Amino acid sequence: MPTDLILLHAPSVYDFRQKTILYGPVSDLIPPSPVFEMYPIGLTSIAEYLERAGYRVRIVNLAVRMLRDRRFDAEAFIRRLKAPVFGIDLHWMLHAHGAIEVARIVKRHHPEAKLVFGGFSSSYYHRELFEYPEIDYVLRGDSTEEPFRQLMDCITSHREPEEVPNLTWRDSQGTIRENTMSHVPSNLSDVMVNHYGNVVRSVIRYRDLVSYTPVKDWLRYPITAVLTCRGCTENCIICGGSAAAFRGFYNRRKPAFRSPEEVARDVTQISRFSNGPIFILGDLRQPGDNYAAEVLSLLKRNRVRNQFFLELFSPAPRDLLHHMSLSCPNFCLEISPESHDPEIRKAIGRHYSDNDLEQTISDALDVGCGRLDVFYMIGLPKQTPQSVMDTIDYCDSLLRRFKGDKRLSLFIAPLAPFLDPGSLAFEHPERYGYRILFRTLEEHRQALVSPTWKYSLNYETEWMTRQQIADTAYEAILRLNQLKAKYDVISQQMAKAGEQRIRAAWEMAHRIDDVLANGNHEELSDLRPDVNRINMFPVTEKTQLELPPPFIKLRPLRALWSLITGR
Ligand code: B12
Repeated sequence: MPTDLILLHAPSVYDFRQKTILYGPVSDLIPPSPVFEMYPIGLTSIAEYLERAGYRVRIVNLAVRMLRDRRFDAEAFIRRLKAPVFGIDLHWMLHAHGAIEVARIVKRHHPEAKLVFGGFSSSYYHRELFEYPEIDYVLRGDSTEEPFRQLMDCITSHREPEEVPNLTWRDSQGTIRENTMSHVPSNLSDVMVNHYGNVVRSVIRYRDLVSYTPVKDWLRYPITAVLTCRGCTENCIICGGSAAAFRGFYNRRKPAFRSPEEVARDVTQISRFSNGPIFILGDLRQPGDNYAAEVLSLLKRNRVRNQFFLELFSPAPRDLLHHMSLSCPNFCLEISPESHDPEIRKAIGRHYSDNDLEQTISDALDVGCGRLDVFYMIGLPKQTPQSVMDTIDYCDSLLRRFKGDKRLSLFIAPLAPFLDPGSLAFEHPERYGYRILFRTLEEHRQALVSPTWKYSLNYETEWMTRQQIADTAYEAILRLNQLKAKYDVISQQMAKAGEQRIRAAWEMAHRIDDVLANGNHEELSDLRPDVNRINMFPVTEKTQLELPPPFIKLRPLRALWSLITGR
């Protein structure tokens, strides 16, 4: 049967394999590489919803394919694809380069096909996207499943999509039309019903596992995510997914939560094909303490054996942590105080003291938390280079206080490459002490192909220039790495590898600055082999974030069986 829709995920920079770009620590603390090969989970939700409506949908993660195989010819691959409609996610801003280039290739080889863009950044820049003639439609908002179905109906029956909610489109006269963003569901029960099952089915149908893998190394370390909501209750000023951003750009006044039963159902579905870790996204207390209690009770009853990652937006009482440990034995907990300085934390919209944080760390370790990840960030309001170094000193005191408990993992990274469009700080930079260097989509696209990550940064603060953000980031990561070695939280060998990587990258960043200062741009390509070598150094922080792997494996046959039998 022919495919009705192909959803493509592009790499951050389309021709990253030919470019000289020193990536830097921009994706050290998340599973994807600096190519940002992970596709939005929403693609699986769209695919499943449209399949239920009778359309055949295929997902192709071009970025993973390009990363895994140096000789993979993306253009030839796209030329061979056949479908009347293609969709491309421009969800994260840092796909601005890759997404547009892939759009051009699709239209070059399939001029008759319709091209749909979507995702948060597409929603934010929906008008500018029509400056690129390849793009026919943009579906805005955080919930495009039903609007996409209506659009597919219009395309297949050759009707103008006047009534399709959330759609920006070019009509037959070439006029850009903006339909209202009226589809913002508060009930999510008809989406993500069996999106993981549908992925397994599609892998089998297209005999193409690679195109569905979310990150390059996923088959080795199959971590999966379970979503609890669309929207957010918090208002962190640096976040493009804050309550204010949702209100302003995706027309969502209140977050919509999935029911505890739906969350538990996802967990059960995942456990059928993988015994890898499951990350339950979002603080379970967002809709209220009862919600957290209900989800945890269901997880306890379901007895899924996968290890869980749980998230906290702020310190939590001991009895909640205890409940987590009963329901999800050996659970991993994540919390992001961002700075040791409560004044800075307050400036970004998080209001709690270090005492409260330390109490939570102490309680979590006490009740049997298997690992506790604490994240700090560089590039915040009121934060100076000295303040970042004070954060590292604070990490020293934390490791001392908890006697180098190996379960306590501390991390620091720059806010990079972009301050999220739609975040309060991007929209009101003067209010928060930011200076925005690029505003338009095209400026961001160009910035992504800069030779080092420092030049891609779309902001500076009153307290730090881009140069200071970059230098401070390298220094802080180095010092934290040394601390971990001092307290034996990581092996000496791992610390040495981490140190080598950061020192080599830092030196190279300065070398590239010198080359650019001399105006000798051809010299840049001479540096490419060295830059590539540095980009390829293993990221020890990623290894620290993974759970020990002794028995993680996928169970595709078990998944297939459960698809057939429904059990
Ligand atoms: C979970 C999450 C992650 C997960 C990834 C999950 C995933 N694969 O989708 C992890 C932790 C890995 C992650 C990483 C990153 N994230 Co994130 N993430 C989130 C978070 C908290 C929730 C997203 C969510 O639940 N979505 C729900 C699912 C079902 O919907 P969806 O995927 O968005 O898809 C729907 C719509 O967006 C749209 N849509 C999406 N794609 C397409 C494509 C087409 C063609 C169409 C029509 C529609 C469409 O329709 C979908 C279905 O309705 C949001 C914040 C928030 N509150 O929303 C940030 C957020 C999306 N992330 C953000 C950022 C910046 C990042 C990183 C760049 C951070 C970094 N520097 O490391 C990386 C990028 C990773 C990569 N691509 O390789 C920003 C994005 C801002 C921006 N405009 O660029 C957000 C808004 C906030 C934040 N700062 O964290 N993230």
